Amino acid sequence: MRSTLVLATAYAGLAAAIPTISVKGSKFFTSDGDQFYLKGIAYQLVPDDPLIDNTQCTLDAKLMKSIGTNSIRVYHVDPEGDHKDCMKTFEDAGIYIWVDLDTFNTQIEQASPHWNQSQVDAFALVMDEFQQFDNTGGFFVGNEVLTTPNGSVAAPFVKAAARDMKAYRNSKKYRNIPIGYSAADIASLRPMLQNYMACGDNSSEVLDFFSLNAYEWCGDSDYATSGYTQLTKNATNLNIPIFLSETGCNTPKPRTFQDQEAIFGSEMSSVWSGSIIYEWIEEANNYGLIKYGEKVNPTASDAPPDGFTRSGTPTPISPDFDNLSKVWKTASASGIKESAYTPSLTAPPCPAYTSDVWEVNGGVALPTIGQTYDAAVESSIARGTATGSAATGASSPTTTSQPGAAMGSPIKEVQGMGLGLLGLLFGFFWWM
Ligand SMILES: *[C@@H]1O[C@H](CO)[C@@H](O)[C@H](O)[C@H]1NC(C)=O
Ligand SMILES: *[C@@H]1O[C@H](CO)[C@@H](O)[C@H](O)[C@H]1NC(C)=O
Ligand SMILES: *[C@@H]1O[C@H](CO)[C@@H](O)[C@H](O)[C@H]1NC(C)=O
Ligand SMILES: *[C@@H]1O[C@H](CO)[C@@H](O)[C@H](O)[C@H]1NC(C)=O
Ligand SMILES: CC(=O)N[C@H]1CO[C@H](CO)[C@@H](O)[C@@H]1O
Repeated sequence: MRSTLVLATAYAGLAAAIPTISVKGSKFFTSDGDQFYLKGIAYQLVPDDPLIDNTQCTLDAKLMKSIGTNSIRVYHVDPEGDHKDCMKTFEDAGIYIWVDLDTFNTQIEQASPHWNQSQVDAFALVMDEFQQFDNTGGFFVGNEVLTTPNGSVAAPFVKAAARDMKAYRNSKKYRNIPIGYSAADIASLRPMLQNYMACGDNSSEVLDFFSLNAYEWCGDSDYATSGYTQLTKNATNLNIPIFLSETGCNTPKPRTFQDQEAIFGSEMSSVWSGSIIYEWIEEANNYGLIKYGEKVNPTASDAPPDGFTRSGTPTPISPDFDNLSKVWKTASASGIKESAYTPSLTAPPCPAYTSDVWEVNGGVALPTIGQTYDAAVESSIARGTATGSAATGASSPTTTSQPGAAMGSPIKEVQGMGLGLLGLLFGFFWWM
């Protein structure tokens, strides 16, 4: 009797648990065997970590669940924090968390690319904390690290980070939580960047997924004129999953989110794995789906620094929130069963070095831990004209880089606090 009871309880526990997510071919699947599409929302109420305060998580998860959200993206977390309660709250709401492993002082920098042991250790702490939760959907090793043609020399450092975090995940016997990258939507880097992240024969050295922050569909647009046709054309043969890690252009208002119909419809759902709407909270950048009260004068006593209250009961922003809710109600893709799916795509060829376009020779060895980008050495390596191995640049500190100099730059501030803007900015300049 007793053992039966225990069994029954254990079974009930198992049945209630949320299925985990993994990658097969170019798609995500749940451990129940269903294809998984992200219906996500970017969620960063406070700079350091929005997954600590369970009262807040509970209020937000309930409203998110009511419109069919199944994912949130969190850009910065404190690995020392206790996330159990918030993660359980989101799990109970059927919501997966897609976490960036980096934070303000550990992110890979385009201006002075390097990948070192301090970064490995910091990324590993975040993974150690979040791997324990079944509703951790995936990890990002970077967000919009590279945005310019010559910034492409930072791409090998992003790929090295994915290589090392995959190796760490496997060495710790964690489950195969997908590890990928979230790219700025820069037309001139497309499709080289995505192909570079997936190319090569060695599966230990490629990303598990690729994602784009794209703000190309604005207002009353459609699949053909929005730019999504081109995005899809470029992604069709990608052998790893791809999704929009930020989307939701906010000009003109109100936002209608009609791109969701295309993303989950026949035009895109065989290639794309869904999207993440930027963003939950209303801030100065005007992308919010909800607010926690009216904006207050930031100079008033006790006022939040930018005047936007960052906790409390979420109030939907009208009509944007309802518009999203309506679109999500009808937009859905059933996808394919894992058992019926045999991946057929193979890794793309590594893109060749092209001056002022893509300045990495895709075939060269990835940086080792401790390696810093050294223009003098690596420009010849990148072009494939160096005779030595790529490791000649290993550990040689650059004298030109100023560590931390980029931290206070407007771009990085935007990247940290209002990520949509950056994508938007570059999107406007580059997508043509
Ligand atoms: C890694 O780089 C950062 C600068 O981004 C520096 O502060 C840190 O000391 C470096 N760590 C190691 C182990 O070299
Ligand atoms: C790319 O070019 C810009 C402008 O020419 C320069 O300021 C920047 O340092 C270059 N970046 C790298 C990584 O070489
Ligand atoms: C694949 O990459 C891993 C990580 O860089 C490396 O340890 C391994 O030796 C590589 N395998 C082959 C066959 O090159
Ligand atoms: C990628 O899209 C661009 C337009 O944005 C197009 O010129 C290019 O041919 C596409 N490349 C591939 C491989 O589909
Ligand atoms: C697609 C959609 O639902 N659009 C609606 C968004 O909100 C405005 C204002 O209420 C409506 O006019 C749209 O029909």
